[in-house]
Amino acid sequence: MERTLSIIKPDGVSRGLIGEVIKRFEKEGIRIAAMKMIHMTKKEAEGFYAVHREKPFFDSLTDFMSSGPIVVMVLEGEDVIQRNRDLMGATNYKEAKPGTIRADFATDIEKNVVHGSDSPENAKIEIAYFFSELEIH
Ligand code: IDP
Ligand code: MG
Repeated sequence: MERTLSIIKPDGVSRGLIGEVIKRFEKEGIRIAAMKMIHMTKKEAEGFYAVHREKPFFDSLTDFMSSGPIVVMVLEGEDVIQRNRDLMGATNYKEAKPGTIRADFATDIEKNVVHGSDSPENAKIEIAYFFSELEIH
């Protein structure tokens, strides 16, 4: 059994896509083990995306991620890190497979509706950034 961190980004929340995204997880038999809505400060967004600090899009990305409320979730299931990435689709929505969340809803390479951890190591770090063990059920 594996865990991953999912985020419905500010564009997904403001466009009313929370239910749509969660429905896709539940339909796949992915269990939601923790969930909350938060609004990150710029500093908190910079901490979360620290691995991208040197990227040209870092400032814009962290502005965007702190621009409004987000829904953060711990997803649990077999091979859930890869299965969530498959449901999300490619970072660039223009390259995402039809039927993926990003192909269906993203409007921009940055405003791409969802985040998902990309490895077991990062999943662990990202889950701990938002949740204590006591909040994961
Ligand atoms: P991922 O979310 O598919 O794992 P990453 O490469 O980890 O993609 O990038 C993190 C986030 O940064 C992306 O989801 C997207 O919001 C933003 N991003 C990635 N590449 C670009 C870019 O070339 N321009 C603008 N924003 C980008
Ligand atoms: Mg990533």
